[in-house]
Amino acid sequence: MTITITAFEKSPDGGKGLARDTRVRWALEEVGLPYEVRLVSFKALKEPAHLSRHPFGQIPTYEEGGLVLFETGAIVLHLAQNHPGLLPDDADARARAIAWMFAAVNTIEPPILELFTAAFLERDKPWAAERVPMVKERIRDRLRPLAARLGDAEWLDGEFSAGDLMMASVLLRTRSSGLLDEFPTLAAYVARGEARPAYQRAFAAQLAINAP
Ligand code: GTB
Repeated sequence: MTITITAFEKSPDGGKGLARDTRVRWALEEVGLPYEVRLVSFKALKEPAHLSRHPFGQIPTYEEGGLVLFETGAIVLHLAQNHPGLLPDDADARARAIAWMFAAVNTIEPPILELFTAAFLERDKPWAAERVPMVKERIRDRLRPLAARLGDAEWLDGEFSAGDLMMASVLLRTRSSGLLDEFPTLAAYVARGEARPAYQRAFAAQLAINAP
């Protein structure tokens, strides 16, 4: 059955892999599924055809037969639950890997998004100069315990899982702020994710569309 995802017609990051279709592409590559991409302009995101797939008018979406999904966490979980390679067989280990997926999107990603809002979208506001350092400190408050839990391990809980895929994808977005480099073990963790052949293929595919 053909799988179709949506992605930006032209990502504002110019192909750095920061738009969220990259994590879905990565999951598809990890489980070895071919997929097609429907490119969507910013205007088309908010038009009825796309809104019927994504209530908030965003990318990515995922279509497979009659199934239409949005939310990267849900898409990656769907792939991981239905194809081998992204979740352990042991039930407890599987539950822990899913917990790391939730931690990525629910605990780590929110302050990272806040920084994007403060540093870019609200950079002209009078409070921006005070707010940015505060938000950066909030991110450090999350990265410190994450680094402590990872320790010297390769991945968060045994073998590479969908939890690592989501966590590395979320952490990638802190690189340009310099915050990731403040935590060398996390920087190395993200680099291990990026070195995976599946990530390399996913990255190359989005770059082919977005390279300036
Ligand atoms: N919670 C949703 C999910 O995980 O699927 C969030 C989806 C989302 O935020 N999608 C963004 C979007 O469609 C693209 S990824 N935005 C358009 C809109 O809301 O109108 C966010 C993103 C965009 C651009 C960059 N960049 O250029 O660096 C990075 C990340």
